[in-house]
Amino acid sequence: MKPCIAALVSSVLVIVGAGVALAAPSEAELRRHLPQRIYAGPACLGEILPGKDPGSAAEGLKNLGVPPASARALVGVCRRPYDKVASDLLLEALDGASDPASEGQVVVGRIVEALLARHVVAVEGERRREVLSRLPPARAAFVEAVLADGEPGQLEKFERAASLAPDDPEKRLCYADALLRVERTAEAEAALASPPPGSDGRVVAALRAIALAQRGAYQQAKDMVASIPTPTGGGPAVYACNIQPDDARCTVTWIFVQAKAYDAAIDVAGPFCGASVAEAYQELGRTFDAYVALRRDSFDDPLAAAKLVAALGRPDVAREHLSWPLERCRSAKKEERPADEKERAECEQILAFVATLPEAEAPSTVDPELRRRLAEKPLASSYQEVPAPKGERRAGPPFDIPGACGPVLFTALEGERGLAALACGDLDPKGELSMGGVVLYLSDDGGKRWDGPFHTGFALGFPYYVRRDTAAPVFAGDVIQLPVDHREIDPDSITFPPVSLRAKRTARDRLVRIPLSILRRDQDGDGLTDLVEERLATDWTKADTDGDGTPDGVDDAPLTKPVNDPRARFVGAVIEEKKMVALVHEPGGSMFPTPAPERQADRPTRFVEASFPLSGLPGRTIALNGAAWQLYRKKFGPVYPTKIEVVTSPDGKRAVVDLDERWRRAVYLVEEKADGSMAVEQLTAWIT
Ligand SMILES: [Ca+2]
Ligand SMILES: [Ca+2]
Repeated sequence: MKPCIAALVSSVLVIVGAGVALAAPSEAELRRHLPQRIYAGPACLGEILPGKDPGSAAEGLKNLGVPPASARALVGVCRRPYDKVASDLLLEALDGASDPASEGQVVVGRIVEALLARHVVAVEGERRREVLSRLPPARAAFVEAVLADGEPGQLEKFERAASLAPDDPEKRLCYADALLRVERTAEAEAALASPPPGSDGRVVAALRAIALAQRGAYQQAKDMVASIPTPTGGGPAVYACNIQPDDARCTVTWIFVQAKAYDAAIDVAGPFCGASVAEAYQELGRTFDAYVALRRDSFDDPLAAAKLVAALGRPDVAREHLSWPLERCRSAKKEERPADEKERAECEQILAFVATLPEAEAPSTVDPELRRRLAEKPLASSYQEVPAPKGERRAGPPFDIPGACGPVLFTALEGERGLAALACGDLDPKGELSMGGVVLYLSDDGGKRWDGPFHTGFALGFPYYVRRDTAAPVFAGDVIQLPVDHREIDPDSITFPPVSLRAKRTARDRLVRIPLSILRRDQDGDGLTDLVEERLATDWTKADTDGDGTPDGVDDAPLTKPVNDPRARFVGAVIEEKKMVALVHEPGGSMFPTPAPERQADRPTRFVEASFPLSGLPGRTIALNGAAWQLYRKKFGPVYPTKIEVVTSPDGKRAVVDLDERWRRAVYLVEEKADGSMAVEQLTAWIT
C-alpha cells in the first residue's frame, strides 16, 4: 500500500487548480497531506549530497570541485536542516567561491535548488528571497514555482523556469505536469513531444497517458499506462513537483479518474490504488462506485463505508458497518476502550456521524402468528427424562442406513424393531458448536428397510448427547427410550473458535422417552412432521403457512409469499454462481419426508437472516429477520443463519451482496446485463 499512499499525496497536490471536475483543495486538505510529503522526500545525506555521512559527503563535494567553505556549509545544512541557521549556511555555501560560473559553484547551485525545491530545508520570507537572489535565474524560478504549491500563478512560474532551462528534464516535465493540471492538454503534449535527454521515461509516459486521457483517448492512454513498469517500492527520488517515477502508474490512475477514464483506470491500476479510486468516485458523485471500490478491500475503513452507504439511502447498513467500532467506542470495559489519542479521535468521528443518521426504524417486527409459534415451548421439552437403570449395557449392530444425513451415534435391534440415531446439520445450523440435530431412523424388518429421518426436536449439546449403549430396552411400547447424557451447552460460554464450552447442567446416564406419536406426527398432512415444522418455524396446524397455495412440504419459501423483490434476484445470482459454497449451512437435502420424495434432493434448506422478503432462491429458504431469529434462538439455542445484506445501485442494475456467516464472509458485486443475465464478481472473502 505504501506506493499508493505516496501517490495519493502527489495526486492531491497534482489536482491543484484542475478546474473542470474539482474545486482546488482547501488549505486544510493540503495541510493534511503535507507531513506525508516530507515522508516521501529525499534524504539530505546520500540523495542530495554525494555521501551518506558528513565525511564522505564532504569528500564527494570536493571531488565535484566544490570549494571547501561551500562544502562545509552544505554538510552543516544536512546536519541541522530544520535549524534556523540553515538559511545562513545556504548563503555561505553560495558565497563560497569567488567565481560564480566555476564548475564547483554550479554544483552548489544545483544542490541548493534541490534542498529547497524538495522540501529538505525550509527557508521563509526575506531570507528565502535573499537565497533565491543568489541562485541562477532558472533555479530560482523553479524553486519559486515548486514552493508556490496551490497558489495562483504557479503555472507561470513553472513556465518561466522551463523556458530559462529548456534542457533540464525536471523543469520541463514539471511544467508539462502543471499544464496538465489545468487541462491545457495540447500545450502539455507539445512540451512532452521531445523531452530533454535524461528525462525519466516512466514520468514521460505517465504524463503522456494523462494527456491522452484528457483528450478522451482512453484506450491509448490505457496502453501507455500499461507500458510503464509497475511500482517496485523504494526507487529514485521524488521529482520536486511531486511526480514519483516509481509510482507513475498509480499517479496516473488518479488523473485518469479525474479525467473520467474510470474503468480503464481501475482495470489498469485497481489492485494497488483502491482507496484513491474510491475517493475519486466520491468526488465525482458516483457514490455506489465509490462504495464498491471500498468494499473491494477487506480491511476497508468502516466509517468511510458507512458514510457512502448512508448516502445511498441505507442508514441501517451504515449502522451495521459501524457496529463493531461502536461497540468498542461505547464499551464500559477498560481493556476494550480506545487505547490512544488517535483511536479516541476516530471514536469521536464515528459517534458524531452516527448522531447524524436518521433514528433507527422501529425494531424489525415479527408477524404475530410467527411470534406465537416461536414463544411456544419446544416439543422436545415435553419428553420425559428419567435416570437410566443399572445393568448390563448393550450396543446395537452397525447398520448401513441408505441416504443417511450424518454420522450414526447409536443403534438398537430388538426383535424385528430397529433404531438408529444420527446427527444431522440440515435443520440445525449450529456451526462448530454441535454436529446438529438428532434424528432417528426406524425399521420393522430387522434393519432391511428404514423409515426416516425423523427429527427428535433436539440437537447435540442442546441439551442431550446420545450415548453409545444402554442397559434399558429401547422400545417400550410406543415410546423410544434413547440413552443420553444431559449436558446443555451454556450459550454464555460460546466463543469462536469454541474452545472452552461449559455445560449449564450435567446429568449423566439418562433416558429420554420419545413417544412415537410425537415423533411421527404431521397434524396438517403437508408431509413435514410437527418436529420438522417447528425447526422451519412453519405452522404445523396449517398445510400452507404463508397462504400462497403451495403446501409447506414443497414450498421453496414456506414463510414468504413469492415477491418480486430485486434484491432476492441479486442474492439468487450469487447462490447460483457460487453453488452455495459461501453458505455455512450446506444442506444434504435428505432430511425431509415430503409428498414428492423424488424432489427431495432438490430441496436443501438454508437458513438466512434478511430484513427483506427473500423468495425465489433455488432450494428451500427459511428467511427471518433479526428480531425473529432472536426469538428462535431463545427457543432452540444458538443457530447461525447466513446474514444477507444487499445494497443496490440507484439505477437498480447493480448490487453489493454481503454474505456474513460470522466466521466467514464474502462480498459480491452483481450486475444485471442488458440481456437480463447476471454477472457475479467476488469483491472479498475471508475466514477467521
Ligand atoms: Ca406438517
Ligand atoms: Ca406455502
